[in-house]
Amino acid sequence: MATVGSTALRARFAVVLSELYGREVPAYRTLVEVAHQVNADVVARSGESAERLGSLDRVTAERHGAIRVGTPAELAQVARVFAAMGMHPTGYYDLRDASASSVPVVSTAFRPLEADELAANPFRVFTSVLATSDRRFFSADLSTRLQAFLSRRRLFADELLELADRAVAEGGLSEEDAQTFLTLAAGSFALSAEPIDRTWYRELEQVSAVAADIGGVGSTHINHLTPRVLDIDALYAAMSARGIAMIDAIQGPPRWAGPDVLLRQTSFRALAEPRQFREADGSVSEGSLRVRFGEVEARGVALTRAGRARYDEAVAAVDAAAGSGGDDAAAVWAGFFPATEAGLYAEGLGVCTVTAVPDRAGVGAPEGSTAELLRDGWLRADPVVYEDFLPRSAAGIFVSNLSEAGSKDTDVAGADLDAEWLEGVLARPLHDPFDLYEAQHQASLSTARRRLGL
Ligand code: OOG
Ligand code: NI
Repeated sequence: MATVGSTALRARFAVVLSELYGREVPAYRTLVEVAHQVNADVVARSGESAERLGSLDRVTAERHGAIRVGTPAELAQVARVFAAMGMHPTGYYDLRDASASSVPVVSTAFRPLEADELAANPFRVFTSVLATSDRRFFSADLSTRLQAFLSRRRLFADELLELADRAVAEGGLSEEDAQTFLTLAAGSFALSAEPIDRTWYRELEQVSAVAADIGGVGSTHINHLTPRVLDIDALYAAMSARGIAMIDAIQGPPRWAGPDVLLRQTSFRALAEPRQFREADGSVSEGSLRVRFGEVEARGVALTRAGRARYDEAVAAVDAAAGSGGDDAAAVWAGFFPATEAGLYAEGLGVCTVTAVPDRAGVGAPEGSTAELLRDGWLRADPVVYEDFLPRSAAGIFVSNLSEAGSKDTDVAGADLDAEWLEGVLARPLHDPFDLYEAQHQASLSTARRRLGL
């Protein structure tokens, strides 16, 4: 019996989910269309160098999704479903403190870990869990009622979870089971037509629109599906020219002349979608909610821990400059980051893989540090693309699509929901992105040094 393995399940799931989301949110199809046009233009303009951070095929197929769940038990189930697709929890993001608005969630991203898996299909899903026990957001009374509400719902069918576990245990599913798995998995993230209890939704909305979106309804849904674009500034302009309202800013590093690092993101504003409401008197009425938006992103070179610390300093400096009236972010940035990719590697800020260049007759023998070998041409460096997310940008994306800030009582202590807590909930290792990048670099370095006879 032919088996559908985890890589194929992931690639097919990304397609099925994209079709679903395109039916539900037609503006997403416009976004994908514009993204493809921008990517084709960039490749036509810059040729091969445009594909240094991923082939056009990979970039064209590339998406990340975002989902939000209510409880640790629901998150543990999500982990089982994604494990079947070779997607593993990576990174810990605490969004509760990442903005002044009320965003009561902590998050991780499920993604492939290995370079060849990422190249085959890099689909990843940013996944947030509601911090129902955090008193800064939820009073003891509301927290109790919220947890009771959430404990009564079932997001994932037993059959889906059983198929997921079987796919992991047996290394894949039969074609028939794979189809059932994909239909059930995508169906779990479809927008439900079930009427929403207006009073309950409103009560949560006062605390946080995110809390209402997660805990005010009996199911979950895909919040956005994000295509990758090679020139996000061009995309922003093209979408605006089509009359689509974009959020005010592009999150992340500014546009500048030097190498792009990490991640730049923006989105079109959440659109009003018709939803049914159950009123206090039991009647059902039509209404609408604005929760789902169209994010798009450009990815740059991954940074080391030192590079990330530099990034945080640069972001703070850009903020300070904007606050004092000077807002030339690119000029501020240039004070923190080298102007070339080679500079990023030489200063230990950027992550690259290296390849040996052994055939260099007449130039002596290779020796010295990695930086020296790179400088002398014994090693060639290729950028490693950033595969993860940024807490501040994530919070910015959440917040720029909320109509109200909600409320947060900063006088009480928050709940202790740290990375260890999250790892316990997931019941599997929570991978550290920096460690993954470092391991990839080290593996390429050992191979290259061996080839150079070092
Ligand atoms: C997730 C927001 C974060 C990103 O790309 O940083 C995110 C959400 O809205 O659920 O998706
Ligand atoms: Ni996103």
